Amino acid sequence: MVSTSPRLAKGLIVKLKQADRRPDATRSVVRLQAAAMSTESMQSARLRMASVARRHGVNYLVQRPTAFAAQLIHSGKLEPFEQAQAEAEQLRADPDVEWVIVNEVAHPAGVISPGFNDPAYEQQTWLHQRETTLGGRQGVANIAPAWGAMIGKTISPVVVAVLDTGKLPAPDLDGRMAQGYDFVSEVEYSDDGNGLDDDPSDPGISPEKIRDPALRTGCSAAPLQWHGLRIASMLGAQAGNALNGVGILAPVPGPVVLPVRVAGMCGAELSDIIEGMLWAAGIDYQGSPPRNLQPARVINLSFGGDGSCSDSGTHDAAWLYRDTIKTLESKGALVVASAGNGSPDNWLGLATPTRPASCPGVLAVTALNQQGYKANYANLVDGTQQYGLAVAGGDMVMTRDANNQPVYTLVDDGIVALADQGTDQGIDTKPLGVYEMQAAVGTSFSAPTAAGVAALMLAVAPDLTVAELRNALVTHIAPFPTVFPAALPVCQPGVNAQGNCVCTTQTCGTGVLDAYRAVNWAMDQASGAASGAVTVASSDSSCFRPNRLGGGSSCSDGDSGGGGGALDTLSLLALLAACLTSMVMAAGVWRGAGDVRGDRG
Ligand SMILES: [Ca+2]
Ligand SMILES: [Ca+2]
Repeated sequence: MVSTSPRLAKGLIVKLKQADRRPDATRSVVRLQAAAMSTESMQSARLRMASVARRHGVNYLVQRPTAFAAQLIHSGKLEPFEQAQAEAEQLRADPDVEWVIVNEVAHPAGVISPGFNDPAYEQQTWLHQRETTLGGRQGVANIAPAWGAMIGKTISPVVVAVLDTGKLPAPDLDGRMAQGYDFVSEVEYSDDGNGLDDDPSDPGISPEKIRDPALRTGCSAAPLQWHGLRIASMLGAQAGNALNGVGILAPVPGPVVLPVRVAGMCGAELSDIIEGMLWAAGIDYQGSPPRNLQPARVINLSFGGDGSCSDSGTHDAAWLYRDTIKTLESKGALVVASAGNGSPDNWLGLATPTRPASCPGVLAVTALNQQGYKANYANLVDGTQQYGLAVAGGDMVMTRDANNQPVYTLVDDGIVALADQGTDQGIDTKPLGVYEMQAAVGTSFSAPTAAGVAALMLAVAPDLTVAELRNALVTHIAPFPTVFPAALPVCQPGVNAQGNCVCTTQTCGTGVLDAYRAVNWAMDQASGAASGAVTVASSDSSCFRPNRLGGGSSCSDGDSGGGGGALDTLSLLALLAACLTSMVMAAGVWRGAGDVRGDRG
């Protein structure tokens, strides 16, 4: 267990003696004090704090009340622990001070290793290193090298809200889910027997309703459940626990996914989405449930609807979205939305993204196939007009059988993520509580990769604003593949029904999401850490033995995607973690690619 980060602190927690009297010695000292409330006015406490600090030459910019009826003071920046300790000593000598505690934030209390033993890691190719060869994985987001780069860094907790179909109690997500809320207000569609409530569980759909569309009043499309579970597992599945999933946010401490259930049997209502978005970011509104105490910095919406998001000068749905997104931005929450999956008639992409991906301020994410070309179904995003990028979402082709029914065939690895086995005629129904890895396809599964990378950036640089985060994501990208099969057309802006084509900045956003570049940029900006921060340490797994660093390792080819050619050490560590995983794989723990089942969403 190695920590290379210096010991850091963010100011001091200072408890002043009571203003009106000496501490009451007759009271029991073992009473809980965390919830104590000061009887002193805020203004008076502020003034006393200021004069105490002035007497001892201690400077600070920020002062706020905190638990234990104490006050937190800090400069807004991290400082060396020793410096804070020295200031604490000064203040402790003051007769007006009861106690002082250094607000230490970075210490190796938790060790999170990217040395995975999660058996399906090797199948989760969307997490792996980007390749640059023709036919190689040029569409993936370079996640593993980004994890490698985070070794030894201070990592703050960060919450990503998944506004979706709700959560399931998959063991791989134990401890990774915040409480969440159910915003599906319509009882008929919620299928959980009530409207709004504090249980965001995904109840699934009864097989009867799946078989008989007449029982699904008002539903226009076949329902797809476990959608929220798949996305939550992409973001938060624990690494290194010998269970299948590995999420993008695996190296981040604490609960990382906030399940906000907004989609029921028939999709998601605008008002439920808007309320869910506000609540997710910790914003009160008229009639809101109790405030969300684990506000999200990133809000993932892997769905979209028809209708433009442009300003018509009236109070309409577009206005609701625009205003809500602006409000979220003011609270520090970035909205990431999928660009949509084209027309169900032909499974080919449309010329514009669905709403809310089309709204100003949203990061719109469209899908590439694994090789880095536009996926068949992926809607276009004009990266010269809005914030947008692209990343692997899996690819499928649609053909029709003798009865003119659509038949979908997976044409790459898809996005292998966690799902429940409860199915009925190929459509997910009620949960069985039996989990497996399944391949899914759609821009739904591109958006969370971008949301996860945004969260990794916030984990290393929690002070980034939404604008900084969004700008960095769309500029610290990898270029679209420029070497391509001669038969593949170039994507044409403004044109509907395009299948696989060669992306341009006018058709697939500014480029391919690149976690390695984006996270490295964020680490360069890092100026602070949030409470609960830990240091990611390396592990000493067998993959790190020198004999595996020599020639003959199948895991050590390719460049790091951002390191200028040769592999840097940290990227190599991430690759070697993959080596370890493939050794576990060879023992036959995973059920094998034959079990992968295709889904689209
Ligand atoms: Ca409910
Ligand atoms: Ca796992």
